[in-house]
Amino acid sequence: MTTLDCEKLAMELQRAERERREIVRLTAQYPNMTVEEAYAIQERLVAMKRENGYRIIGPKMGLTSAAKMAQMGVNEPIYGYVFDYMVVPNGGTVAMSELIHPKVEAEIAFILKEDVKGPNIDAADILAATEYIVPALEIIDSRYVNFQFTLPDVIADNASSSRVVFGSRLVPPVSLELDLLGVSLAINGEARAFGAGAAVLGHPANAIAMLANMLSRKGEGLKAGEIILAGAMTEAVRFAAGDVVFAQFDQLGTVSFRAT
Ligand code: 0L1
Ligand code: MG
Repeated sequence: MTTLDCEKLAMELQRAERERREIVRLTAQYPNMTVEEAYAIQERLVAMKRENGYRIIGPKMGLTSAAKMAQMGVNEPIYGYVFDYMVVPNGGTVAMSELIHPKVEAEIAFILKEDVKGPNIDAADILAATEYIVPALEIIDSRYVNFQFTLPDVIADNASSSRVVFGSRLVPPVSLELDLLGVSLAINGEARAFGAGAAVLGHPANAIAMLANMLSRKGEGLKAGEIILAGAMTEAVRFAAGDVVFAQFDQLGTVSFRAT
């Protein structure tokens, strides 16, 4: 894969997101694409979004559950970036006309009070550097046909990042047991998924620590003030126009949106 290919593929992904159009997974054309090449495409895609005036809210972890990693045949999660244009107010609306085939998953996010740079960061370092924990609903929307992809495809596609709704309650981590913290996800009042923090690599702070260590491979770190999604506590659930999606988190309150 050349730099030109990288540019072309990042543009294809950007166009697919903008035009709400599924594309064939990149590895159909580039079957030997490596994880490193996939991150190079993601980096170009992220740079294009910034050139278009969008601001990064924070990096995020994806594929953090044992089930998703087993499904993809990997033992390391992936990361992507959440941008300002993806944020929907709590209780607000998500327009299906702007998305392809979205799914929703319940997560918690970390807001750091100080920068953290790997390598060798562990969960204790992350908890010490965290100002607040915030509940969230992440809406993922793969740009690939039928949500089907291999690991390099989904990395290149910014880990399916699409929209996010953050809750209104910010809680310091010292008063929480994040691995035991539970969540229920309901659509139109019907329970659809349950989860707990332990589903995220045993403890959500482990995921944030791993993210710091992964970013250090490219000389980057986590920054104070970023809002960083740790990974899904529940399975990802499809929703449709007209649905009201509601999550109830232990000690962190509720997060909801309506799909229109
Ligand atoms: O946030 C996530 O866990 C998404 C990772 C990508 C996998 C998917 O789209 O299901
Ligand atoms: Mg997620």
